[in-house]
Amino acid sequence: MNRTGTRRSGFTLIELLVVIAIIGILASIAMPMIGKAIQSAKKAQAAAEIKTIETAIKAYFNDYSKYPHNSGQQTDYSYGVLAGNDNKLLLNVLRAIDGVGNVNNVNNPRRIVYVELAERAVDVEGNFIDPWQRQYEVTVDTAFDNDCKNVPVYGTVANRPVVAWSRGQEVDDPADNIKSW
Ligand SMILES: [Ca+2]
Ligand SMILES: [Ca+2]
Repeated sequence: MNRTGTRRSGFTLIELLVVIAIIGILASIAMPMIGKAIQSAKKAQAAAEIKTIETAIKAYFNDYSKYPHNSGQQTDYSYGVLAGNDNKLLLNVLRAIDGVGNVNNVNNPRRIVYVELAERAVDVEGNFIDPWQRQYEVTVDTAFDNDCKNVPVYGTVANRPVVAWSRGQEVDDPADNIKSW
């Protein structure tokens, strides 16, 4: 590189090709790392949102001495795609929304907002969805015997009034599920 001469006025083709090749190599190293970082950020978000659901239901119980929806049944009640009950039945109560599960705010007459959801976190139906666009699964001890029975995939979870979980990135693989218990 002759800095004093007049020969140099820019990059040569070879230099450009080398630079492009290096950028390509760096990108191929960085992409999987970026992908991993995005997945772990999503997992952290799901873990936080699961806690939000549990906390909201417990706060509701403190205020109303019952569960938001179907309280006092003989069996525990589950929400989510696997249970076949949209979780908006629960979330409409917790968000003080007049809708299915809470028509005319029947289950939240004081209209207390227990959980505020970002637009991203709600599907067109009003269900609370995880970072992979699937409903959170929730089971509530509506039978009041201090466990969650018939939790889809997991069966009985002892000593818990509420459990919430996400199926994670791989919908059919339980290994990456994110659970509140
Ligand atoms: Ca129970
Ligand atoms: Ca999974």
